[in-house]
Amino acid sequence: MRSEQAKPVKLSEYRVADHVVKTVHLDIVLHPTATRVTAVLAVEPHPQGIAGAPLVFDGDGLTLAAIAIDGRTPAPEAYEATADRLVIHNPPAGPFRLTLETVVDPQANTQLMGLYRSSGTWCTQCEAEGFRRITYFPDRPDVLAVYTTRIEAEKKAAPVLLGNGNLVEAGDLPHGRHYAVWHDPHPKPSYLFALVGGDLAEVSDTFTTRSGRVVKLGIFVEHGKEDRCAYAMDALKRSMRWDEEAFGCEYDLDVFNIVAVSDFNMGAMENKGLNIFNDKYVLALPDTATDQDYAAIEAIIAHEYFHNWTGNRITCRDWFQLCLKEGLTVFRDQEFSGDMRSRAVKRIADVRLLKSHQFAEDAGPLSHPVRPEIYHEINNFYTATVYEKGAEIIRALKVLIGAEAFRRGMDLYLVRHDGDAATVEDFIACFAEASGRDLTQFFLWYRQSGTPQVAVATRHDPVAGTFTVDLKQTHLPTPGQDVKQPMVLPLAFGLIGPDGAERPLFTEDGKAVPGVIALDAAQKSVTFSGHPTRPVLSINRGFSAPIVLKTDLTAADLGFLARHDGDAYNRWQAIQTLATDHLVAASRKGAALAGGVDILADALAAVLADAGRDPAFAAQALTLPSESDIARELGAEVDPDAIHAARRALRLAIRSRLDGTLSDALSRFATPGPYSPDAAAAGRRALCNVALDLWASGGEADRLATVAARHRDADNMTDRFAALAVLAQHPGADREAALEAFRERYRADALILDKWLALQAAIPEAATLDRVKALLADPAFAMTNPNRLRALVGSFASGNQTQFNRPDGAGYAFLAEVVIATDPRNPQVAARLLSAFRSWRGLEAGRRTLARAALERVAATATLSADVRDIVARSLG
Ligand code: 0A1
Ligand code: ZN
Repeated sequence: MRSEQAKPVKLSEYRVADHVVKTVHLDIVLHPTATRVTAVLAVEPHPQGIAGAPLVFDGDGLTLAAIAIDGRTPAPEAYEATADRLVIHNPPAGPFRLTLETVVDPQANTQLMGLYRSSGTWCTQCEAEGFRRITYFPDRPDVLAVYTTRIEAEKKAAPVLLGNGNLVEAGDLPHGRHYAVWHDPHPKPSYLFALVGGDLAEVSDTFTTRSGRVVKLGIFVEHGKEDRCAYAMDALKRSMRWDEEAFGCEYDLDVFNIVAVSDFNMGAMENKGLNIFNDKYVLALPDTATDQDYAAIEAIIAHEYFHNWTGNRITCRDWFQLCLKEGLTVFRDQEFSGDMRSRAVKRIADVRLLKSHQFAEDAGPLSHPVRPEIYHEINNFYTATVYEKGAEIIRALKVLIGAEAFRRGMDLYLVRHDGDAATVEDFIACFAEASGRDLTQFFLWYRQSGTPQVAVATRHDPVAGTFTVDLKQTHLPTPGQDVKQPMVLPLAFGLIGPDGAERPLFTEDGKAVPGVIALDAAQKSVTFSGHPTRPVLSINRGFSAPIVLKTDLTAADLGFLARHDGDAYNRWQAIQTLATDHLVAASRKGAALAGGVDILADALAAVLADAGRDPAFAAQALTLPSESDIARELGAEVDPDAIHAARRALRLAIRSRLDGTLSDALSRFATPGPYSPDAAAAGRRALCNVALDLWASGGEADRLATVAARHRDADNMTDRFAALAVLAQHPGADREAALEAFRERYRADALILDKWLALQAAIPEAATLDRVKALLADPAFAMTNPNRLRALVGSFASGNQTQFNRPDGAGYAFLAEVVIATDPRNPQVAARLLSAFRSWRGLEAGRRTLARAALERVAATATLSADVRDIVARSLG
């Protein structure tokens, strides 16, 4: 563990590496505890580097076994090799060959960075700084080299040997050993290096690119799991086709391999030609995966594949530019899923995620710009802000400059920067050029942290027939940024007449205007003519700008928009706003009776009546804002128990008004025939399951019996698990029996038992903490596996508002303990778990004090990793 207090890294201090590497020849002899790595590197001084500078390469926990410069061993005083650095004091002035030998222990690698073992398979994870745990190297994304990798292993232990690029040679060796040589012709940074060795089953297929090249596709999984790969393979082929059609990006190697492993810190990794996946995002059968799992697999397979161009062919100059590849690639995978499924529903799901994760992050002590300017530990910047807000900025850019200029800008970027390690400035310059616009102010989206707040008021003059929209933007201070400048916020909008029809848009002097207002000053007013009667404003359509919006729309206006808005996203948003306004008022201490329930219930009844058009949309509309959404809206003096009670009361109130319709929906939208994961069938299931949850929300015995029967009789995991989730909300013997039966049924399937762990961790009851503690000892749980930890502890801390935030502080103390225990083994996962405290400052005083105490306990731990120290320091700072 790197636990010394390292200096922060600053964007302003970027300079090129003094020595770069042009080619890398690796010879890796796999062994469980002593893998020998010989690296032969073609090194040269960088023309813009400091002439005569010493060579300084990164390392992390390494021991140097041998070194040679142009084939000769240097004198011991000519260099210095420590665990985290190799320095050659007077390297040759021109190009030279550096040979390094290191020996690493994959078995002991519990951080899951560098070369490690997962269920006996050797695999690697090098982003962001894992390559330096394999050999000494300038481990930074702007050093691009051509890699050739020879992998050798005992054939029985690792019949499959995979590397980046194309296979160029393979063969048997004496003593039951064999080898494979892989060559990747595309220069790449070290974080994209990967290798895999193991006894894995292969599912293969082919894809013919638009220029007619046949690519061999392989998905490698544990033996016996081959039948769970079909959906991932299909998603991969659809992604490859879509990227050609939507962005002109064609695949560029002869093979594309995916390997699924069960120990992985994140979702997946885009290593060139050899994506490595958390098996959760590959494996699916109707009986093992929910519709949500299928959608996530499709999105993540696409995401990693799309990185081949946005990330790999064009990479990042430094880690401050992480959003250059991540925001753009998330935007691309969102567009792909939008094309594969209902666009509106995908947008709604993405915005829900953005608000619950990114808005929460941006409103607390961990807030940072999409392009940060300083970091202590880069692993902590794989955040919702870099990923999700990074994608929103690109979407907003597209709204601002229009789809055509956007496409031209993308084309220019892909051609101009192919092979580069680029910056966000390089990227935005392409759109400025393609659109002919000055995007200087737009760039503030990358530099200013926090969510912009926009207040909208409207004025109607029936005599003049004018309708005026007054807009005001404000920016709250965030860590390190007290004062901010007005940004450019592209607000897509429309005006809707009393008949529900979209009104044409004319300025006061009669000019037709487009449906986007670019709010680029602190305040702006726009007047429209031709409105003898007051229209209703629909603004920020499609969530065109990632902002917090406050309008003067009345509850009646929102009810009207819920029915008539031509923009499906805003129809959903109107319903959410009605629910949020009610819940915020009802959750406030000493709140007066909150209103709006009738209008909300009527709107929902109308959605249900029309649900045949898009059942998935209706399911989204019927899903109320979450407890953490309401906490975020409240912002201060949050009492999670009050929010929970208010939400429960609202659900019961809605149910009593919709009851008959809900039970009708259960039969009306039942999916006929065998299970299919397609979007239409998934939408019907989603609606039925949301309706079921609401219908049974009172916990009546007869209704729970119906739910239990649906659970038993379900022929797919989506329905089976949804019914179990309803049962889990209602204490009693039936719940415990159903949970036990589920566990028995899936006792050999760790990924499914993760669902079982997560569900129990999220039960909003006082006994849950004890249940979670007991589950730590269950054979289904393993402290060493990131998926298990996230399922049990992550779901408790991030998905159970009332119990994590218990008034006695026991939830906080528990999380602190788990973080302290996990940190020495896996700092990345520990730091992520700890970020569940990100909203602690908004809590009411009692809980706030207890949360602070738990954070201080973590802070006081003697040896903390850089990862956890960074999160705890910023959380308390
Ligand atoms: N680039 C990957 C995310 C990723 C980042 C760091 C990792 O280290 C453990 C792993 C994966 C992506 O965006 O999918
Ligand atoms: Zn990514």
